[in-house]
Amino acid sequence: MDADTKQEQSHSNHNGEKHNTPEMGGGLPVIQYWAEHTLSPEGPKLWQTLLHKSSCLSCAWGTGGQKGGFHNELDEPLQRCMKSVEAISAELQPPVERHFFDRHTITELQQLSSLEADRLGRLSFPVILREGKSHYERISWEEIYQIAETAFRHPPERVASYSSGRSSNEAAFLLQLTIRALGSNHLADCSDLCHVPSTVGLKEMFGSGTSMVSLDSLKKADCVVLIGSNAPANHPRLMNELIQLRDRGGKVIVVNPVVEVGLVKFASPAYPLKSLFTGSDISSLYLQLIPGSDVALFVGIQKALIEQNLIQIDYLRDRTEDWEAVVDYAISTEWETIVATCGISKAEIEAAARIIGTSKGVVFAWAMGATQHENGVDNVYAIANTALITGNAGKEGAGTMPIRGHSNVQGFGSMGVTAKLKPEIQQTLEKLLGRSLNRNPGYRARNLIDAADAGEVDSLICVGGNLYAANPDLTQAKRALGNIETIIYLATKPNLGHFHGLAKKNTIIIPVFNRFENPHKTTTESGNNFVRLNDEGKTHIKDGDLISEVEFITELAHRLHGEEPIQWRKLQDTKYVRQLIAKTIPGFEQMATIDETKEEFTIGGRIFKQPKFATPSGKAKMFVTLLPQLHAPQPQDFGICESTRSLSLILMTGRSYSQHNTVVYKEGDRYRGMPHRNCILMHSADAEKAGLQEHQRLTVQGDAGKMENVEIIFGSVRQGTAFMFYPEVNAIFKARIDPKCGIPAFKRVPIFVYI
Ligand SMILES: Nc1nc2c(c(=O)[nH]1)N[C@H]1C(S)=C(S)[C@@H](COP(=O)(O)OP(=O)(O)OC[C@H]3O[C@@H](n4cnc5c(=O)[nH]c(N)nc54)[C@H](O)[C@@H]3O)O[C@H]1N2
Ligand SMILES: Nc1nc2c(c(=O)[nH]1)N[C@H]1C(S)=C(S)[C@@H](COP(=O)(O)OP(=O)(O)OC[C@H]3O[C@@H](n4cnc5c(=O)[nH]c(N)nc54)[C@H](O)[C@@H]3O)O[C@H]1N2
Ligand code: SF4
Ligand SMILES: [Mo]
Repeated sequence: MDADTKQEQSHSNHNGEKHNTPEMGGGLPVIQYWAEHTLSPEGPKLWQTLLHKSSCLSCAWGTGGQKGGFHNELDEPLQRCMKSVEAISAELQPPVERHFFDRHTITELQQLSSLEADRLGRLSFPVILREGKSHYERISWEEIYQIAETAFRHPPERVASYSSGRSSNEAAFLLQLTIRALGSNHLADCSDLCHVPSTVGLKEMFGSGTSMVSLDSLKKADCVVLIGSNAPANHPRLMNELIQLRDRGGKVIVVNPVVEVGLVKFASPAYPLKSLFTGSDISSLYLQLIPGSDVALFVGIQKALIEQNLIQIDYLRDRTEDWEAVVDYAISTEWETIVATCGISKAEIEAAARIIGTSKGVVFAWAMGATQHENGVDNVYAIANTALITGNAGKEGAGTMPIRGHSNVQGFGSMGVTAKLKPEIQQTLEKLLGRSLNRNPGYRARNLIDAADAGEVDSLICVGGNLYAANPDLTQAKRALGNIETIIYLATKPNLGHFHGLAKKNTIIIPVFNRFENPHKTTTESGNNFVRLNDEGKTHIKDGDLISEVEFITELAHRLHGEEPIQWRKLQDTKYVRQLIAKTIPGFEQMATIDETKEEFTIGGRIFKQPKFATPSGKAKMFVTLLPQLHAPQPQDFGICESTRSLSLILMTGRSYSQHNTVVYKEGDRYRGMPHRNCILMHSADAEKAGLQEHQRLTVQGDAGKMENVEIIFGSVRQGTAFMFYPEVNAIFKARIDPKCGIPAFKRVPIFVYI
């Protein structure tokens, strides 16, 4: 349906009730937020940080770096968004009060919400919770290293790391080298819960697991298909690109079970005169499909393209492999099955196909709505198959573009923090270490939890993140982490994981500098494959005892491995780490001279502007994607007899407009009209059918637990579905896992709601 009809639809979804939700994304509230924060007492420090030459902490769009805080890689100004301010403000908090941990027992700390934990302030000295003790207490550096050294001398198959993509490439490279040199490949990472289906799927198809589209190429597209992304909240500056695309006559097809207001209309502060008051139209076509059915929709689009004679047969023949099977499957799949599976009409699918097939350059961009599924890799195949069928891979203004999450999550993968190391990196590392490395694949995040649950992990180092709250089934996560003898958390701020993810013997929290405070230069990599150089900085924390991640990891490595063949202590000067990276990681050769040249660069071998890919044959490999068999949940699945006012739904879980992953910055979500965290966004027609009313409180039951007193909010979700916020909702479900990559299906959770 077109944008105008969609707006009406979204009102009728609200069932005529008046809501306080804004009519567009972005807009004046964003400017207000900027003004409040930049003019507040923290204002000067905030400005200083915004102008610091380092990349934004928040998302992987990668604003900032050497071009100055507000610029993107093409040197365009005004590219810093409010989410950046939100993330910086949280880091500029004063330290946790000095005697806080003496005064509060761990049981008390466990009562804190995510928001309350974050609001405690910055961590400023190391603490330990010892077995049998009730309080975290201060610990000396010498004792930390002794405990850590003993812990990581355990058999290599019993030691592991987890990381989150906020840290630097240098820290990531050193982490994986330290762990691999021990003989362990257990390098679990937040990407295992995030874009692992993209990495796995794209690598098989194109020989490279990241976006093939550069920012400058995106600017030449005349159509973007945006799948399962809430970019207005999570990648706000991508919205500027969509606004520009619409202005030049291009089309945006949105694929999302929720009508996100900012994907219909968005007002960007980057265009104050043009769009701030009126907003810009974003979606040309909004396809509100059934959660988890993206494969069916894309097979349908392929079928319609074939029927409309809009496929590029010469391209398929010359540039791809196994295309016949994909085309045959689309032809032989019945329209009826496709429409029933995805819930989008044949006419709308045909309209999408027409736009895609007649555009000159189409970029297919996606985020968690496409990846976090039992068939996440198939979703990626199906999207990329559609790009290939229309010749939209390997040319300017076109291609596949996973929209990456954390600001340096992609860099972590590039640096070798992955369960499955690329053979070419394995070889260079073996040369560096002068011996062969373990070749068994390591644990991904879910395997790590399962292994710990089975008592197979003794020691864990977490470089950032919140392994506990990021996982489904928090009861299991807590139990699993509780089986590990020693857990070392490197973190900037306290989070739920530090209070619930407790080890059996020693839980240590080490306070680290963030990106703009490190005493040395670091680098990061954006989702567009652009490497940023971050200048050294200073922390506002006085009398603190913080350490850089690089210093901690190298010192631990020195104690574990000695100074041969790697001089770990010399690597505390990150210039030498960059030289090692340049020598060992293909595509990063320019890192060797970046300290002198200050030249940020695009990583070689990833942006495809010609249809010649990084596979052995140079052709893209296509995969048939079977339509998923989606079952609507039934009350008996939950061991509950149907009561009068009850209903089974498919739950999507994700972020509010004011949180960064497991860290909540603000209670409510004004864009979705959810006033607090304990809300469920439902379709009014579903509620009515079950005799429920808006603002009523109910119980939400999953397969691992229930949440009570949850307030019903009516919103523009597809009928039969609902939306709730993570991490809280992770308490109640186990999540199905994609066998091809291990990602949990956070976006299709069967629930039963009742009063
Ligand atoms: N401000 C802010 N920025 C962030 C983050 C943050 O928490 N806050 N997190 C960062 C990280 S690590 C990540 S991974 C990204 C996350 O960025 P996103 O992927 O945009 O975030 P999510 O909230 O997980 O939701 C994505 C969208 O998927 C839709 N969706 C749900 N199910 C389906 C489905 O079956 N199919 C389709 N097509 N769509 C579906 C939801 O309605 C939602 O709009 O953002 C990064 N940037
Ligand atoms: N139900 C559900 N669950 C999900 C998701 C979902 O959509 N639904 N999304 C998944 C996704 S996409 C992701 S990426 C994961 C997120 O999982 P994680 O990456 O594990 O979690 P974060 O909440 O981003 O981690 C926040 C913590 O990182 C620390 N930190 C911040 N900056 C730094 C730094 O510079 N250095 C260090 N050492 N620490 C730092 C702070 O202490 C902060 O508390 O959650 C996943 N879980
Ligand atoms: S779009 Fe992402 S990288 Fe750019 S300023 Fe906003 S949060 Fe930071
Ligand atoms: Mo993520």
